Amino acid sequence: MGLVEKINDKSAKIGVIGLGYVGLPLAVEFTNAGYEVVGIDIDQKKVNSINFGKNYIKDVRDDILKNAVKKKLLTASTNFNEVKNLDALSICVPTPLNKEKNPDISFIVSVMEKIKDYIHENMLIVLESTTYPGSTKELILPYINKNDELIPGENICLCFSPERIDPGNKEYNTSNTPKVIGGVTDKCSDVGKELYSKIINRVVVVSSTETAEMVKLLENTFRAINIGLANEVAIMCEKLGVNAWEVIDAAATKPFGFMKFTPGPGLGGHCIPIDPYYLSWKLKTLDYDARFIKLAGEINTQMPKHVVELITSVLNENQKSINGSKILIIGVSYKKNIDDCRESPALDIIELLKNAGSIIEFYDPFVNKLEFNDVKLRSLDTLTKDNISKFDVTVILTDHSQIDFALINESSKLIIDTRNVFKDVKNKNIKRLGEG
Ligand code: SAJ
Repeated sequence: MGLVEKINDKSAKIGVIGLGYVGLPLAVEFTNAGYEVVGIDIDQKKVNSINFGKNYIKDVRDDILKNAVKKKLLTASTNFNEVKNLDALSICVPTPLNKEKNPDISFIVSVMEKIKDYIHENMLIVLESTTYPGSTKELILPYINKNDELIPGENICLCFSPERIDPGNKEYNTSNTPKVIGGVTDKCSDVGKELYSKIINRVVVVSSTETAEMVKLLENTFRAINIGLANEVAIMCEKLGVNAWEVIDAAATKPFGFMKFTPGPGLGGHCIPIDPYYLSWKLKTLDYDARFIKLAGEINTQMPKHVVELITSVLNENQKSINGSKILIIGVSYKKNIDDCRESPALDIIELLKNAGSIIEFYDPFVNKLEFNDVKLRSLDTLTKDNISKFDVTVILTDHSQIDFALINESSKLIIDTRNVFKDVKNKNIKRLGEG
């Protein structure tokens, strides 16, 4: 029986390699549609957790995962030879940057090395990891071409389909976020669309894998550059003596031709600070300098230093030196209402303050401890008038919804607000990022 028939009668066996915040929700979606799914990961802890029906991804419902495992629709393994029994395979492994801020595609290559002897006729391979245009053809297709019997678009299909998972997003999830897909051939795209349409309510086919790879990079480069603009507007407004937040809110009343982005303490997360460098790196190999990406990167990466300068000047104005001052950081995750600290600007700010001789504590209801470089801190258990008032300055870095900002306002000696949580509060001891 052909692959499309197996996709349609749900007898196709699906594999997902990489069981993180992208792969596990995807695997569970396929089980929800009635497919048998094998999750493959190098992390034995993840594999054991899944096989015991124990969920570890907040965006996946515990009962749904448990049920899928109970019904034997979902199993997990560290064994890459499982691929020989699969009809379709989605690869969802990390694509970080290395120390030189160049793409690190080693996880993709490592997967291909592990599965090269098991890819076979009548299977679909889809790369989901965010990567530079050309990667699917440069990194995966050669393994298929090594096998003379395998002819892409005839008896094996290869596509790229960018992940669009937004951890913590209550409105959009795997099944209701439109999915872009591009194949090495039109037939590959059609087969890819056939499968993904079974779990996602809108699948958008584009003309090639490179197009699909570029779509994802445009999405996140767009964000990084506009966040960079918002941050530069904040710096300009400080010099102009106006309030950037008021300016941006007023500009956002324009019902067309404007999209609101806001300043912040810097650019965190595992997508936005990273994805644009995959694009600029690729263009550099083509002898082109992606200037917007570089400029946005310069502005965004210097925001932590700008925040520390604000803290220093506010302390100075109050006859205090940053050296020896007691500083309370509110919120350390990279954005509100999540526990993820990857690339969080709070880490840069804490390190800069520590190097300046400050005494630092933090409070974050989602993060109970921070250990990086030579920083080792535990979050305060609670915020009280007493423990807040002990600090020379309170610095708002992440505006988690559950934080009692009114208590912070009435208890703090001085406040640096990088998220405009005190938007309409009249308090001369509040210094806002972006306010001159
Ligand atoms: N940030 C600002 N100002 C803004 C928006 C964000 O300073 O106006 C900062 C955030 O505080 C954070 C960083 O930028 O530190 C990234 O924030 P983000 O809202 O882009 O959140 P991410 O990193 O979780 O981005 C993900 C991306 N999703 C995927 O790549 C599939 C992104 O494409 C989504 O648009 C974004 O979620 C989202 O909209 O939530």
